[in-house]
Parts: sequence; structure tokens; C-alpha cells
Amino acid sequence: MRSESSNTRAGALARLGRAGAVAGAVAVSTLVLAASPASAADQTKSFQPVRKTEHALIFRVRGVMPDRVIAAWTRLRGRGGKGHAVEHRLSVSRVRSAARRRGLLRVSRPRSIGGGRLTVQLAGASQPAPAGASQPAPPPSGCEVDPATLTAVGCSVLRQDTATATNPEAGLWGNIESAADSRYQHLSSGGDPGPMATAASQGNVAYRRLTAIDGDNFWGERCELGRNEHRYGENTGSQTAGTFALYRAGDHKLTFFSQRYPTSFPTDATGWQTVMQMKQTQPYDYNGGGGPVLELQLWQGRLYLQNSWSVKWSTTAPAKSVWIRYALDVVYSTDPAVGSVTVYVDLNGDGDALDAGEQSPQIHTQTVVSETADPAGQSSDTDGITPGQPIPDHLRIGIYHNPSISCPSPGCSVDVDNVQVVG
Ligand SMILES: [Ca+2]
Ligand SMILES: [Ca+2]
Ligand SMILES: [Ca+2]
Repeated sequence: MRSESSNTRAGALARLGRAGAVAGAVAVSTLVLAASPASAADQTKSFQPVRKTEHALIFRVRGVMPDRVIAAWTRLRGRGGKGHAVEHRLSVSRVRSAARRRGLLRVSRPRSIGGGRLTVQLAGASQPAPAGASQPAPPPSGCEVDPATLTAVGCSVLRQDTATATNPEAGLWGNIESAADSRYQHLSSGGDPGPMATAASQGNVAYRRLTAIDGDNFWGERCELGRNEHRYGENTGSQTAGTFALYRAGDHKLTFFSQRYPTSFPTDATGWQTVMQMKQTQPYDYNGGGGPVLELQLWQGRLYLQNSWSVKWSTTAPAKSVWIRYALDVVYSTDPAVGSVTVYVDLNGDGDALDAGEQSPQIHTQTVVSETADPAGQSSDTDGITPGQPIPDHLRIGIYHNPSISCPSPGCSVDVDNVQVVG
């Protein structure tokens, strides 16, 4: 079964209508404080539609300070509750504009959609790392990122892809999630010359290239490696039903990967652009917030670490046309007092994470989300995750961005190589 939905493609759902006044809207709205804010510091507000038309859901955005809006998304459900709910981000500027006017926000819906909910995330005061929180057992002694070499020689390799195999799916990523498989290329030379996490050479110069072109639509404008499916584990042998890497509550793993951004890459884009996700893995019913629990975004000339669309850290965008090595040291937990993430990134491509802006602090945050109840009742809960259970994250890598970013043919590409998950 496809991971995010078994019926319609989200492309149709992604086409959003213009914000604008709608005459005669019913002056009834429901404002609910979400039970599980995206982070302890931030707040979300959810809105039911005040009106449905044949082609749109109309929301009234009120009780929201426009400048505090940092993310917004809709969660749309099929008619009769059929199919998985589908989440879509909305432009923050659109939502701010509606909030400023205390006005109406119109979101188009295809015929297959019965209803949905708008959630707006509001920035809160940042909170310090909780004191006295118990931590899971650390990885083996010596298993830690050495920022001078961007290696972790004391760790065991759990997952690896150095692009030796032409096919990235079998036994590895499971799926090329793009508008067409031709958006993926395997190139036999010019790969990352740097060492693996083990400090050994990759032993090859191959790499993978992922491209998105304007108009592409695979649940949005994207080309990523990674199957959004937790039920079949991590792929082995020729298996493709599973995914590349899963991260479960209680894990402490280090994830290394290298990316290269061509000179034409839209690092300065004014819309969001994701280059790596550790995202809660389908299928699930989770509705406690929007967005991947962890992701790296590259836009506005900055690299952002985001947690459920809340920015936790940012730094200058990495250099272009050179291989950029990343390492994320993550403790996976639903408890923000236990979960943590530290980012290492070789922004200038000189082989270390010792230059200015190349290391984040250790950031305490939720890194795994908890399942919520099946809205159709527990007798309908067939996704394998019961309410309250942690939903494993999975690794996705490539390009996924706001379709407003200009990427005419031949498109915008991210080169990927030298991936290891160690612990
Ligand atoms: Ca390689
Ligand atoms: Ca460096
Ligand atoms: Ca469930």
C-alpha cells in the first residue's frame, strides 16, 4: 500500500485557493487549543471551517497575533472519513494576512475531500533544556562525532549507502519519491571524496542526484529517497517494501550524510525548502501537530533545523559546488526532556565542523511523536500503532520545497552521497 494515501494524490489537494473575502460566511467558528502543542515553547490553534463550498473550505483566522505565526497547515480528510488524512502547509504570509484582517482564508478542496482542519503554529518563548532529565544509555564508549574529521570511529554502522548500487531502492531506500524515476540519476564519478563515519574511504566515487522540476507533484514538489512506511522495517537484500532507516524512541543514533548543491541551487529562495527529514512514518493517525518531527531546511540564505515546523537552530547556508558533510547526533524520545539533537555541518567544505556556525548546541526537544486515537474508533485502527505509542521516524533525503520556488527544466538538484547511520 502506498504510504501517505491509498486514493488520491496530494497534488490536487495542494492547489490552494486565494485568500479573500467570501460574502455571507456563516459567523460560527470553533477554536480549539491543540492537546499536544508542537513543542513546549510553541502553541498551536486549530480551526474548523466556518463554511464549505463545493470547491473550498473557508476558515476564519481570529484570535491569532499575525507576527507570531510561524507555520500553518491543513489536514484534509476524504469524504466519509475514507483514506488517510493528508497534511499540507500553507504560506505563512497568507495566514498572517488573514489574521491581520481577522478574515477568511479559502483553501481549495477537490471533490474527494470531505472536510478538514486548519492549524496555525505560533512562536512561543524559547525554553531552556530541562534539568535533571534522565537520559537513555549512551552509545558505546567512543561513539561520538569527532568534529575535526566528521567521523565517529567508535560506533557500529547500522545503515549505509555510498551509492555503489545503481538502484537506490532495493535493500536501501525502498522508493524514489519523485514525479518520475527519471528525476533520479546515478553518477559514476564526482562523488564525495570524504571518509565514511568509520573514517575509512568509501571505495567508490559514485553518487546520487535528485531533481525537482516546476510542476512536479509527488505529494508536493519533491524528489526524495526514502519510503514513508514503518510496517516492513529497514530494507535488506532486494527488499523495497521497507524504508532505509527507522529511528525509534529510546534510540541514540548518529546520522552522517553528504550533499552538494550546484551553483544554481536556490539557497536564497523565499519559500521553505527541505533537504533532509527524520519524519514520523506512515501509516498513523497522529494529529498532534504538523510537519516532520525533525528536518533541515535550506532557504533565505540559511540552514534551519526545524522540529515540527518550529525553528530550533539556524546558521549560514553551506557553500555551493562542494561536498558538504553533515552529522546529526540524536536521542530519540517523545519526551522533550530526554530527546535531543546536535547538528554538525561542514559549511565551508574543508572537512571539519570546527569553523564558525558549524555546530549547534545540544538542543533538547521532542524527536519522536506519539500516536493519537483513530478518529474512526480503535476497531478501525489498522496502522499497527496504538494511541500513545511512539511513531518511529524515517530518514528522507533530497529536495522538497514550496512549489513557488522557481526550478524550470532542467530543475533544481541535490547531490547525495556517503550516508551512514551509526550507533
Ligand atoms: Ca560514493
Ligand atoms: Ca568546516
Ligand atoms: Ca493508529
